[in-house]
Amino acid sequence: MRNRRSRTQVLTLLAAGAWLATTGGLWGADSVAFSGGRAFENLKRLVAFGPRPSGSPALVQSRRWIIQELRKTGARVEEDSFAAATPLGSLRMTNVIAKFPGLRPKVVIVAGHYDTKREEGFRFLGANDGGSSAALLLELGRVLGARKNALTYWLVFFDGEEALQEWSPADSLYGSRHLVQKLASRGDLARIQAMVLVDMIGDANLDIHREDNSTPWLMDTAFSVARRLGYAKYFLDTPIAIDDDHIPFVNAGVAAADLIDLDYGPNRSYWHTDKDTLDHCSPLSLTIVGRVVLETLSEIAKSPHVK
Ligand code: 1BN
Ligand code: ZN
Repeated sequence: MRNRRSRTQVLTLLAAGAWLATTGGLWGADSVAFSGGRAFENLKRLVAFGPRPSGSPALVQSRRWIIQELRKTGARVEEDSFAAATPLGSLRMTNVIAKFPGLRPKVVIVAGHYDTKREEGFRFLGANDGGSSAALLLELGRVLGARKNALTYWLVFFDGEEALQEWSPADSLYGSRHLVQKLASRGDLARIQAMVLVDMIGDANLDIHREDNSTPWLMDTAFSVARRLGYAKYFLDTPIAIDDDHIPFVNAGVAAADLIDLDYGPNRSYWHTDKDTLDHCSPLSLTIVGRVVLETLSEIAKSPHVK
């Protein structure tokens, strides 16, 4: 009896090991859970830097803090600086990339932006728009750094997502356009298996619509994960098409999905206004999206789309 039980236990362990080996986390996968509370603390720190438009001293300070936090996770952290040609002239911008090497060199990117929209008439804090994505990525870094991963993960904090004057293909998405160009010119784009983008996911009234410019299999994966985790009421099938940092990747042939909640405040009245503040964001929303992203990473690692 004792022998049989121990054999069962061994078999269970072997099965669990085999299962984990096919998912994002190899072992230690459950040792560190994603905490929306911690992500929200990150968000408070970011908002305390004040408005953080590209090129501002506050963005430099928030970048230094982001890098300091990322280094604590054991990630290799790189600053990807470039001169952006903007309607206001050439502006130095910097993406931050935290690399978590896995057993396989294939890369999955999880990304968001950390700049906030430049506004003249009011103090735009961008708690949700610019803050929440960076705050969530930092907490994701803590989770990924504490475990062994089957695939290699890059957390990318984009600069210059926002337009400096008016949103257009030439005045927006500076950081993501630059990174895709750089990876392509170095022949590194083929390493990227998928890109999951988060944007404005701190909204206390979370509703993420299926973003229609995204790669269908990847969006299907994220939405079926959300349903499986019991989050169907936050992930709505009515589609919306949005230009965001995933577009340069999609255009370059990389599978990419944008998890975005543009529906911020009644009739979007908090979006790009002085109402984009901490009190309109919640730890629960960060928890929901953090869990969905982590589980989506596990599904990507098992997907036939990843060769
Ligand atoms: C998201 C957050 N975006 C800007 N701030 C992208 C966007 C561009 C969304 C145009 C809607 C319209
Ligand atoms: Zn914005």
